[in-house]
Amino acid sequence: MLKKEKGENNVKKLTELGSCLLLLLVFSVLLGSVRVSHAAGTTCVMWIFDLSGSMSNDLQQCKNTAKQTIDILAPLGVKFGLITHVDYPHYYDYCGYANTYGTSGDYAYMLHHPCGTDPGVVKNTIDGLATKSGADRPEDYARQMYELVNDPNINWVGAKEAVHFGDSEAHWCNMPGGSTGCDPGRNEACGDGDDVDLLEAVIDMGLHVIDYTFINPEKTSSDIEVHAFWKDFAAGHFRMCALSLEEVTPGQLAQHIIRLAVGGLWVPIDKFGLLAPYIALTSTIVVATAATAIYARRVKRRRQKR
Ligand SMILES: [Ca+2]
Ligand SMILES: [Ca+2]
Ligand SMILES: [Ca+2]
Repeated sequence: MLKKEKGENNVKKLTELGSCLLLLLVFSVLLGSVRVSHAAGTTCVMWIFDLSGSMSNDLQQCKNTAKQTIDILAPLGVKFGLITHVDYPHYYDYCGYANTYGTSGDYAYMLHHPCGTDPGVVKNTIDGLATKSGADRPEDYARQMYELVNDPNINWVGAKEAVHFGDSEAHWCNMPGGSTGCDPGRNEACGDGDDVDLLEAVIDMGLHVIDYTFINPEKTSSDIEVHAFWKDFAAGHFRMCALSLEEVTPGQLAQHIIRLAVGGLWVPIDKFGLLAPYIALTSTIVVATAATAIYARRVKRRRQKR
């Protein structure tokens, strides 16, 4: 009899939980139909510019794309920040690769503006960007990914989107086809704990729910080769994708960012004011699914104990 009562209690609890989840879902759907004045705080786009020498023939087009995309997204309440890099200004000989990564005046990482900087200020800084050296062909792309997760000064708000303009490979000891050197990390020395591994950096971005888009200007044969690498690499990783600047208009890039921000759901750009509740709905479903799974496991464990 006691057993039966407990079983009934469990069924009752599950029914209650189900009703709560249903209510939550209905509430979210209702929220989704209420227009909010703006989607402020729901998305931040960190722009990342590779300023190595090989970008000189691409930089203007990248600047234009970023600025025009800001013009589309800023009125909808999207936040922006800006990072630039060249490469470590040193010579390295490690993991089967020896070369000068960058020359004096180059740098590995610079946060110019955190999330939420005035869009006009971000556009002005983008306007003033100029290429430096970067010496060897690979650049420190993995370090940028690392900082997206680890630099607290970025001040992420809402959905985390990074768009990186670059035209080369990363430094990576495990590069298919041959090492392109270690990414020495913040201490700028290879062979210790703070070295950045490209694959680990990508996985870490995924764990921190950062969407990363690599945009390659596809013009020269070297660019096309690089793009093929990033496209293949990105295809195997959740929350990462590679696009070609030649195929992407600012309008398409804006749409791409919005789509990522709502977890892959397609939302028309003129409905972007509705984004906040859409994100709420997505989060509610995720939380509800997780809660159901945990609850079911607890019920199962209690049953097994008996
Ligand atoms: Ca180039
Ligand atoms: Ca380099
Ligand atoms: Ca290091």
